[in-house]
Amino acid sequence: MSDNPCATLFERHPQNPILTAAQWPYAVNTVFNPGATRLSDGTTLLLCRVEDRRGLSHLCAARSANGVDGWIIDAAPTLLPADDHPEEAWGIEDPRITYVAELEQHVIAYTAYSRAGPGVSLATTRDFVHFERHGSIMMPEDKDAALFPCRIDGHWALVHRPMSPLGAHIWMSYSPDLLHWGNHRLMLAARRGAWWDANKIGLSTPLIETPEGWLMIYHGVRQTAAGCVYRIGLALFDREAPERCLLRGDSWVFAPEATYEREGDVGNVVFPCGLTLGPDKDTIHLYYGAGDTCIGLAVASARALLGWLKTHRELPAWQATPGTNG
Ligand code: BMA
Repeated sequence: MSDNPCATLFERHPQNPILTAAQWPYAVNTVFNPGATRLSDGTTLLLCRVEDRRGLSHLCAARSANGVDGWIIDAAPTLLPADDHPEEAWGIEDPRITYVAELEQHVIAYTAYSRAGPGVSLATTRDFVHFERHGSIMMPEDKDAALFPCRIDGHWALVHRPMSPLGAHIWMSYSPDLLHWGNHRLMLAARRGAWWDANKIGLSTPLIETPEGWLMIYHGVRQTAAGCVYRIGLALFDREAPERCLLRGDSWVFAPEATYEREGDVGNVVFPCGLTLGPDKDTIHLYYGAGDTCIGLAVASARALLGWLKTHRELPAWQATPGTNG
């Protein structure tokens, strides 16, 4: 076993990066930050953020039987910013996919980049060919959103990251109909000071349902004199009241180490937006943008992540709560 705790929890796939711009059937700048889902026939579908050579992003689907290679990439953009949606004027980015059994549809929460900044929009699809847009549900500046796969106490529930005078923290909001949102609750606050997740955090992938609660993979942004570093951490939330944090890890569990993560259009970034859970309900395939340039795959065990959380829980609240630790 390696001494590196990050390496033991998330194993990079030896074929990384598994998707790059060079594989795209049309001219693009970069491909990164994919949403992920496993279709009913077992196919892994990635909905990749593709940045074109104007700097604007759209989404493009790539399908693979094993989730590693043999990707079949749509010949043209799968979901482009819509002319009649001004909130998408500067592109659509960072999709998170949730399959909602009650709706028999996939719900995609994505960043709609408007002239007023990034907000959150929803679209639904059954086949990743035809999409229904539900428009803007969270005003700028807000991003890093994903829907829960089931109602919580009768309401739909969304995780998102508004920028507020309080800071860049992760919130939950509830809705009776996926259109009207309220009952906003702070879910996880960015730490302060020198911490790896100080000042700015955001949801990475949709939450993972486990017998012990909802497991969250989130990113923390450390600002340094040399620029930002995006790393990944873990937290666990109550099954019935998911805004209640049960456990939060102290250190990060995955960080830019490989050359393709350290270097790129935006170096020192690992940015997962999607994962698939294997038939064993334990094996996680985590799909992440690396350096805002290409797509990597890291494999983990949900049980091992929960075990790690129990032994690496955060320091007492007085050292970790915003406003009280300097
Ligand atoms: C975040 C998002 C991501 C991006 C990351 C690093 O704010 O915009 O899409 O990967 O910055 O540039």
